[in-house]
Amino acid sequence: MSVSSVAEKWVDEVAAMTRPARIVWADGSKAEYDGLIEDMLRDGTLLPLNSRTYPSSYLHRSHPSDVARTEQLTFICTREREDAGPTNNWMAPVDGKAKAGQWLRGGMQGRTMWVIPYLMGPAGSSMSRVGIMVTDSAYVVASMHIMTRVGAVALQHMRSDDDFVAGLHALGDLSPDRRLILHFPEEKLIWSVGSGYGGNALLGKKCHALRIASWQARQEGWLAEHMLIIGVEDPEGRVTYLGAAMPSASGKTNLAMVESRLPGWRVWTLGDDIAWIHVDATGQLRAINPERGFFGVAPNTSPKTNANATAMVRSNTIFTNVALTPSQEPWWEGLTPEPPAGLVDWQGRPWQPGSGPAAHPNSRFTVPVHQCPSVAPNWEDPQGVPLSGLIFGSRRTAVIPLVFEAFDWTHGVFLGSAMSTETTAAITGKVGVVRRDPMAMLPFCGYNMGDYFAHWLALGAQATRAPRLFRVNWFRRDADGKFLWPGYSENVRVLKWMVERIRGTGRAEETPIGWVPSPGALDLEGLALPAERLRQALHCDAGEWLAALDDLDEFYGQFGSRLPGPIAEQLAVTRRKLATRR
Ligand code: SAT
Ligand code: MN
Repeated sequence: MSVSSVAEKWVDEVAAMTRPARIVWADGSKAEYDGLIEDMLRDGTLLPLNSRTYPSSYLHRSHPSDVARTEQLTFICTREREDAGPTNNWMAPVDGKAKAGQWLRGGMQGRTMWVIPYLMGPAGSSMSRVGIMVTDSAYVVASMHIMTRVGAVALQHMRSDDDFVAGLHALGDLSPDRRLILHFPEEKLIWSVGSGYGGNALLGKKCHALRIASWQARQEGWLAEHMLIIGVEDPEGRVTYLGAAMPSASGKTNLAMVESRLPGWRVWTLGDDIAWIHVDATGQLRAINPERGFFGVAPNTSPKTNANATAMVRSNTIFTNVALTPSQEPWWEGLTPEPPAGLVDWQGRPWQPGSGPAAHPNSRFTVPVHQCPSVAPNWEDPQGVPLSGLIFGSRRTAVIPLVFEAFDWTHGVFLGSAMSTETTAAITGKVGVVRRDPMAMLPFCGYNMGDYFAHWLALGAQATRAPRLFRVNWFRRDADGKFLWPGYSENVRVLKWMVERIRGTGRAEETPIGWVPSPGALDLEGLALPAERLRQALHCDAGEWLAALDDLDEFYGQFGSRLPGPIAEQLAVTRRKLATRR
């Protein structure tokens, strides 16, 4: 395979700094993957699973302090602090390199340094992009094999010698005290040291496909979003494509693979985490999934909540930090109603009921997309799929209705920018705290979020056939703490209403916050949901909203003059409408 001289020079420089014993260029072959697995089984990095019930599947146990993304150690290193914006941690590029450099110098001594050329996006797509990452972790190399397209296919996609994002990953000593995830968007460069965890270490995913790509997307006029992609098929066989932005561990994978409860309707899976979205020559938004695998949350995945995911992880899957049964099968909370006897927990210790979760709450499976039973036949179409709707969803116990539709693109961008959510185990820190999370991109936007809102507005102006924008919240609860909406498979009913809205047949009522389904407009056939509970789930309380908008106003304040005028205007208009309702 031919390698760019720019890439070779960069790899030489990294090797001079990290001093590995050997350098191996990954070719992405099955033989290479098998060799990596064999090595990791030998040195204990992987444990074999039951080869009859989970063929070619393995368990990896991470360092107990390295189990989730560490946002406080994640930085955007731009020359100007303002370009990273108030919602990102910022470090000057020289300072970042000096600090991480101490731990990287000589950090790969005696170890193998893998060089992984990888392609994000389908082969043959003009929307796909190349990365070249180095790592001293075999687990990362094997995971990149699953999550991306590795080898010659990547190098063939380079449009020039320097047309790649460079990523340096080193395990270091895995101590959070010597861990940094640094992004240098101006140099198309990533440095990650001190963590072997997915979002910190599989550099193609959040670091490249979201943080660096969002920066590039702004410059080049497209969007890199934290969105699943699905096709919703109606009984006549017509497919409507939707993207949905939701925070980590808030049901994206479940919605991406949802099994329909409505006769004749089905949902096709194209992606569960990231969408790259371009405006085509006709003014239509088109999306590709840059990834080739799923890195999904295991807990609560079951035949009931996500039958497709449960089926797809029965082979060729690497599990991380799940529990183990005596018959060498993986187990996690929610997989079966009762935990099997004789479990070993995610740290390899005998587990007893009452001794905390057996699987880590952020335990994961890594599996190729094509193993998903609901995978769309066109999921790797180089042209992407045309998006007719975009969904912003978050996890909120109160305030936010089950579903409503924006009045227009600008209002929808406002709703996305106004999103807040309750935190989950996908990030290190407290779980269940409400925080702002615009477009579910707070941890992933590689530049000033004020500019990001402006970019969204500009893209809508370019799209002559802009998608409809929706807001959802599956997680609203009643006064007793019970979920108002059953969620999971029943969410297809909400998707059906969206498709009807897109087609112009869905009925809705105007409220100060957007179009809410009219009574009877959601198809509840076969679902025993009392009308009063649905009313509560869809209710917009003016007082609650006005209080929430005060908090939003404060959040917007940090962007100063970088907050687009139309967004501030939407806030003012919404407040006025709500005030007259009170
Ligand atoms: O851990 S990842 O960042 O890869 C997944 C997620 O948190 O969304
Ligand atoms: Mn994610």
